[in-house]
Amino acid sequence: MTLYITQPTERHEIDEVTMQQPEKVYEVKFPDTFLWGAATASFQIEGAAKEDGRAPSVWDMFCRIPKAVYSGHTGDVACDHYHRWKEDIAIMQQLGLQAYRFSIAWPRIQPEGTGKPNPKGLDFYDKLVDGLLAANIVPYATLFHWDLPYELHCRGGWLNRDIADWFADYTRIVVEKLSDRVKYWMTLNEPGVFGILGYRDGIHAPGEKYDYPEMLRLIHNILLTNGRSVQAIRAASKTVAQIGWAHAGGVRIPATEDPKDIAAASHYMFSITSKDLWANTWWLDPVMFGHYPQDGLKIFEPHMPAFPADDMKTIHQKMDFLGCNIYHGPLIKANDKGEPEHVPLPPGYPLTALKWPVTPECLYWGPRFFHDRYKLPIYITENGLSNQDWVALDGKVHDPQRIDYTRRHLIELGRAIADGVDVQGYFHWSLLDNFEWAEGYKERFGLVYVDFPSGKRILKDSAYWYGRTIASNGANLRLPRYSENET
Ligand code: GCO
Repeated sequence: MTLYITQPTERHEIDEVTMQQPEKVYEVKFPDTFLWGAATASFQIEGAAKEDGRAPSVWDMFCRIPKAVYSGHTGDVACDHYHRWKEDIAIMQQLGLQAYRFSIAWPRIQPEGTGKPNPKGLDFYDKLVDGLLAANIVPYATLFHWDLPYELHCRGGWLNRDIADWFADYTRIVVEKLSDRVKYWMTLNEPGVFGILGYRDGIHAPGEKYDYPEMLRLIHNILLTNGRSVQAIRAASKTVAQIGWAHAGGVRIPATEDPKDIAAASHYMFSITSKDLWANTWWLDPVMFGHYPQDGLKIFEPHMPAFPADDMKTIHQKMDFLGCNIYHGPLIKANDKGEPEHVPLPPGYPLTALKWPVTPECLYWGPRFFHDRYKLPIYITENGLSNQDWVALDGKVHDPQRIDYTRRHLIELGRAIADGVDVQGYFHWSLLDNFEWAEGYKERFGLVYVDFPSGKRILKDSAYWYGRTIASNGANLRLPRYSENET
């Protein structure tokens, strides 16, 4: 008898009596060049909100709106990474991280969003990059992870087409400073998420609630800004830059490996059948193919903004890789007519602390489908979970769920690689527990526990486990061990 703990496929059968998984199923091999990393973002970890010339971002202001963020939490101190970055690099080194994805705070570099750069802001990232390289860790820099200078918001922010110029200038400043040492760039983090949650749903900064015409204009401006940023990186880079963005990968998982279900899931993932601003293709096709998808145009047509014809040329830039932030995905099957249909999860299905379902196959099908369509090397730029972590009486943080979650997802990623998908690396979200946006410090995503009142860091069991995963290049994924804490 079997008990299905993720979804009903052969691969995940567990013996109900022994609770053992057949080990042979988990034979995974990662290429020697595979890069093991972890990710963070400036506003979520840095703190030092008013130091060295930094001006407020939209998130600083959003945190001040009553009830906007859980328990009135702010990013004022966060993980205090701005002061503790050396300690944090030492932790990365201890884990054996090979790459670190971080973001640069625009309001540190250009406090008002435009004009002369702030040397102290640039210095911070300059030292950080040197520190990473000295620790043998490859820096992967994200230019925008949501902390838009508040001043620019007052000038229309993403709804003002000038943002493409502002961002291109900011890009140039950063790239001139760091590109002798930084080769890998991500322009924007999850454009869909900051666009939709911040400007349509009003639940992220800046808390606006716009309708379709404004939203489509805003998205167009975001795409244009990405194009200008890519051009600015290529023009200013002192080395041959590798450029991508971190897309919030809306993955659909085929409920079975029946070709009909696979086709239905893939079709669903890349088609627009309703006024769905989240649609992958609305964000990615213009960049990769140079046009909005036809099916989406039909649907959004009445609300589409007019824009100059050569915008699409600017938007359509050669990208070197596609970063995918993937955490979970719904199961899809083909109905009698072959159309995609959701398969509900059974009662009691595993959920993370944020109540996100645990669907490891998203790290197989996500990379595979994105790679099939866009033919670019893939990085998993985020994957991880919020878990109910606390310091146990032995002073340690035991998080077997994070180990199991990560292990399952990496096994699936390994399977994608074995099936020919070009996946270059994996960045766990996140290195540290941090400011989880509207959820404040309530959600803990870190491999490393942060005691926020004191700033003290404690490596969780998962951090040690991840360190061994890196050291063995994934070979230890086959071992079903969950409560390791070898210091
Ligand atoms: C996002 C961001 C991260 C989050 C993480 C967990 O996806 O929202 O990239 O900043 O913290 O994804 O929600």
